[in-house]
Amino acid sequence: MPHTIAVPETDIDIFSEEYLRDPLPAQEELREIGPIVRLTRYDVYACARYEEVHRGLTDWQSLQSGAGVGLSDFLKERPWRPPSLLLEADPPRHDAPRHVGERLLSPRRLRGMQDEWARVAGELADEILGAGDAFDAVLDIAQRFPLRVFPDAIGLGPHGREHLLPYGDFAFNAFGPREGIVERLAPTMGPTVAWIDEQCARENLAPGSLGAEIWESADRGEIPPEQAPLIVRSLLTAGVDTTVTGIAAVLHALAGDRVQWRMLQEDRSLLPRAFEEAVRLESPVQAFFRTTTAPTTIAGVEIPAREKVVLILGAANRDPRRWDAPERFDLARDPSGHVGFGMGLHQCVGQHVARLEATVMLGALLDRVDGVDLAARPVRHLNNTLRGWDSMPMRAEPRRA
Ligand code: QZP
Repeated sequence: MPHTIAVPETDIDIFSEEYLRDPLPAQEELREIGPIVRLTRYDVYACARYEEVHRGLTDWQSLQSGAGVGLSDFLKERPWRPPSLLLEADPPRHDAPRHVGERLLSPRRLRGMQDEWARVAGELADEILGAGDAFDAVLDIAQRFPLRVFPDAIGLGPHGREHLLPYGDFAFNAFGPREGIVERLAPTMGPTVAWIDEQCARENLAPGSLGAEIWESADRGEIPPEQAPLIVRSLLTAGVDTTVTGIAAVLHALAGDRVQWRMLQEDRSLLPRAFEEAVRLESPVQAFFRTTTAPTTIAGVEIPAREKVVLILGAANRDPRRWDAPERFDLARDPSGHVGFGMGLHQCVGQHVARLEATVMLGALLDRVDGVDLAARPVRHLNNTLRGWDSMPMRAEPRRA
């Protein structure tokens, strides 16, 4: 008989307003308590150290996604919408939708969009800077740029696009508890959910678009046709608020840092690393849950079957056991291996979209200004999963002639 190690407990509430405002102190505490801890507030296990988070993400056999990747166990509670075929499914059900998503969002496929997206980024940068040196990195750039390129790429019509951000915001909140934010927003979501579901229909997606291509995958028999709308829905859910937050994160990281701004101006091959390092540092997606399929040992602790385990990506990405000076945004570091996009079977299928959006937008700014500074304290947007901002006032330093 392996002897059982007692699991330390804590009453830290990872969805409290205080935690969402600034999770860093509590995340340090969670890492220090031990490799796995029990959160008494929600009766779940939590991992906050890199090693165990990585392990949890890569063992999909013991730690499933099909019971939901939020606090709620879909076996015990009815989900707020039909589960995602990508995020909330396990092999074998997950495999065909994943292959469709991978091909659709592959670097190869996205190369065809690069020039157009770079042109739009330049146009947006000219508009903003044409109005003066002051701008809001969230409202004017991080929200506007993805909304100019991604809905068109999916093939959406012109009307109703204002539903995209609120829908994503709700979906990411819904991985947390019902009480609080979800309860407050739910009564307002009806028209938004209806609009999203409507956009997934074949006749509402432009010919040649990513959305249309999902339907063509069904024509080829790669997925059953009834799965096509759900995969379109995945793009609409996962593809907007996330990239908004990622773009804001890289601008936030570079604000006030002339040295690293200059490095990027002089060596554009560093752009993807700048984005990756910002995703590590900020971890726009802070945490996801898994559910044990059978008794599972993590860090010597045997966890019974059907328990929820929260993997705190944001804490792992700043674990000093894994990263030197983890709080530093450092273009000289190799950020690969960060878990900001997850790891393993479910690792972000949209990461190439995110990287392309962020690098072309940042590239357009590097071409035009010699740095950015915060002009006021950024305003946090509180969400149970996404760590982002409502506003980030900035000033651009005009380019030396
Ligand atoms: C993934 C879906 C973007 C991820 C961090 C989370 C995510 C959310 C929703 C979906 C997929 O609806 O498939």
